[in-house]
Amino acid sequence: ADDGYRLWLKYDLIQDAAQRKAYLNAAKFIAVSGNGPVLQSAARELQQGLKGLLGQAVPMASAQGKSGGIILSVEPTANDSGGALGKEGYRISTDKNNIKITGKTEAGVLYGAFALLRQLQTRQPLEKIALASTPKIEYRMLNHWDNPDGTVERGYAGSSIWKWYELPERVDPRYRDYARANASIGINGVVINNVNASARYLTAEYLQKVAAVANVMRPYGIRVYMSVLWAAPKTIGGLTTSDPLDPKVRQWWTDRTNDIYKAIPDFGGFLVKANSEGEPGPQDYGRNHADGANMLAEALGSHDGIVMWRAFVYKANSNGDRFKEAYEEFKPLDGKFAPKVLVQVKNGPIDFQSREPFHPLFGAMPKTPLVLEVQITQEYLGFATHLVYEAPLFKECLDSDTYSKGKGSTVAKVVDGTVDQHRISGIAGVANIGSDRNWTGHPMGQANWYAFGRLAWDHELSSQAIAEEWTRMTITTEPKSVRTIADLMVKSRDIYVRYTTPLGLHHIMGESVHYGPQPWLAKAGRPDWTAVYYHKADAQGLGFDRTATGSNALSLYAPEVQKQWGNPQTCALDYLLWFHHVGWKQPLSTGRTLWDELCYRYYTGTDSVTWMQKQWAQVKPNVDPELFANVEGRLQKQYKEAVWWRDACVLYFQTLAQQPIPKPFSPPT
Ligand code: GCW
Repeated sequence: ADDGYRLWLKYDLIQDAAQRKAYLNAAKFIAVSGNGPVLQSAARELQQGLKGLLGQAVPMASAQGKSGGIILSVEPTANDSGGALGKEGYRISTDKNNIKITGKTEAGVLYGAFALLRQLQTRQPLEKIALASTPKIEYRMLNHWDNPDGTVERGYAGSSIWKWYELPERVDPRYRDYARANASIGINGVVINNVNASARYLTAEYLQKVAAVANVMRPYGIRVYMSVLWAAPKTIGGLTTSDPLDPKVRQWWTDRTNDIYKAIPDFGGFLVKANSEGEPGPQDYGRNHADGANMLAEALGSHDGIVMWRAFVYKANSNGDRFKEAYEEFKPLDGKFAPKVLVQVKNGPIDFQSREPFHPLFGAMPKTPLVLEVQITQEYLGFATHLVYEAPLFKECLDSDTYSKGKGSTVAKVVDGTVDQHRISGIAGVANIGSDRNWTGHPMGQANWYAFGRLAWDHELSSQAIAEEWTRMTITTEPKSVRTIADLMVKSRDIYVRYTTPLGLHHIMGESVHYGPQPWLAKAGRPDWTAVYYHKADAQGLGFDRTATGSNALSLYAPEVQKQWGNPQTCALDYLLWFHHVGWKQPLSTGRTLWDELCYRYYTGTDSVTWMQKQWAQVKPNVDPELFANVEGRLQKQYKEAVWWRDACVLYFQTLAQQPIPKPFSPPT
C-alpha cells in the first residue's frame, strides 16, 4: 500500500511494456556536462526517477558519439531569443537523437529534469520533444508557520517537520525529500518559521541549525528565509528600544544580518509581520511600515537578500471596516519603500476566507512590488478533513482584473511585475506541511501544495490541467479515473463555499479554532473577530453594505470594479453579501428570494458532498486501497460536517428571516 510519503514523485514502474520500451529507447544514458551540486541533484533525480519508472538503472555516461540518451547541460550564453529563458527557465529539445535539457543556470536544468520526468509520469511521448518554460514570478515561496517548540500555527498535519532540538547534529533525511518535492514544482524559497516569530532564530545557537537546513536546500535551488520578531533587539539584544530610527537598533540588525550571511551565504532575507494582531512593530515608536522595512533593507546592505513586509494589518477595536484597513495604512506608503522591499498582501482583504474579492491593494501600489500571499493550509477550508482543491481559489484571485492600468491588469500581472514593470516579483503560500507520514494529513492536500507551486511558476496553467497532471502522477493514470478525480477536485471548492458561506458570506466560523459554524458569535476577543460583525443579519436582511451607503470599501477599487460589484441587481451572486445588505425577500437573478437562494445553496451544497462520495466510489478499482479508504473516510466526515454547517447556519439565519425552509428541502429534525 502507498502511504503517501513519496507525494507526486512516486516513480512507480510503468506497467505498459511497449510504452516502457519506447521510453527506454530514448533514455539509454544520462550525460552531464558540469558538476555543480544543483546539476548533480538533477542527474540523481533523473536516475532515481527513470529507474523506478522504467524498471532498470540508466547509466551515467559521456555523450561523446552516442545517441538515444539524455544530456544535461548548463549554457549560460545560450541564445534564447531575447532572454526569454531567464535565470531559471529550461529548454528540452531533440538534438542529434539525444534529448537535451538546457538552462542558463544549474537550477534551470534541475527544473528541466523534473519537467522531463513529468512527461514520463503523465505518459507523454518523448519523440521530437520540444519544450521550453520560464517562471513568470521570481520568488516562489513557501511560508511555514512553524514554531521553535515544534507546533505549527494553523497546521493540521502533525507537528513541524523541522526538528530544532536535533539540529544541527542530526539532519533528518526528510528535509531532502521536502527539498526534492519543492524543486520539482519550482519552489525556490522557504521561510522556515512562523510570522508570529520567535527571536530565537536570530541567536547563534539557532543560526547553526538554520544553516544545516539551508545546506540541504541549496543543492535543490532553494534558499532559506526567516520571519523576524520586531522586538528582537530588546528581547535578545539587550537594547532598551526597537525603534527603527535608533542608530543602536540599526547597528544591531546589521550585525545580526552579517552573522546570518556568515552562516548561510545564500540566505534569502526576512519576512515580517509587524503591528498586526499584537505583534510588535515600528508603530510602537511612532514610525511607519516603510521606516521598519527600509531599516531591514539597509541591514541587508550588499547581501543578495530581500525584505517581505506583510500588509495583513488591522487595528483592535476598529469601528470602521476591517476590509479597508490594510489599504488605508499601506497605500500612502507607495513609493516610500527601499528597492529590496516587497509588500506581501493576502489574496483577499479579510483573511483567507473560502471566497474573497481580490485585495484592493493589488493595482493600488504601482511603485511597490507586491507579493501575493495565499494560504495552502486549510485554516478556513475544513482543515485536513474536507477535500477542497484550492487551485480554483488561487486562480480566481490571479485572474481578477484590477483595471489599474486598463483592462487586463490582472492580479497575476500586477504580481509578476508586468503591469508596473517591477524588477522583482514574488508569491507565497502558507504551507500545509507537517510531520504526518503523508505530509499534508488529507491525502488530497498534497494537490494544493502541488498546485501552488505550479501556479507560482506559471499562473496561466488551468486548475483542470494541474488537477489532471497531479492525479496522473500521484493516484492513477487510468484515463476515466483521472477525469473523475480531476472533476471532483475542480468542483470541490465551490461545493465547500455553498455549504459553509454561500452568496458572499464570510467569517462566520467557530471562534478562534476557525472550524465549523458559529454565525451567532457576537462577542469575541475583538469585535472584528465576531461573525455578526461580518454578516450583519437583522430582521430586514443579510450582508455587509460596503457601498457608499455603508462602509464604502468598494470605493477602494478601480471604477470598473466598482461597477461590477456596486449594484446589487447585477453583482455576481458569489460576491453579493460581501458588498450589499440584501432584503430576505428580495428576488435574485435566479428567480429565488435571498432567503430561498441561501437555503438552496446550503442544501444543494451539502448534497453535493454525497455526489463527491459517489464519484470517489467509482475510482476504487484504480486507486491504492489504503489511499482509497483514507479519502473515503474523510469524505464521510465531510458530509457530516456539511450537514452541521447547513443546519447551524440555516436555523440561525431563520431566527432573523422568519421564513420557512423552501420545498423540497426539509428542516433538520
Ligand atoms: O489567518 C490568521 C490566522 C493567524 C495568523 C494570521 C496571519 C500567523 O488566524 O493564526 O497568524 O492570520 O496571517 O498573520
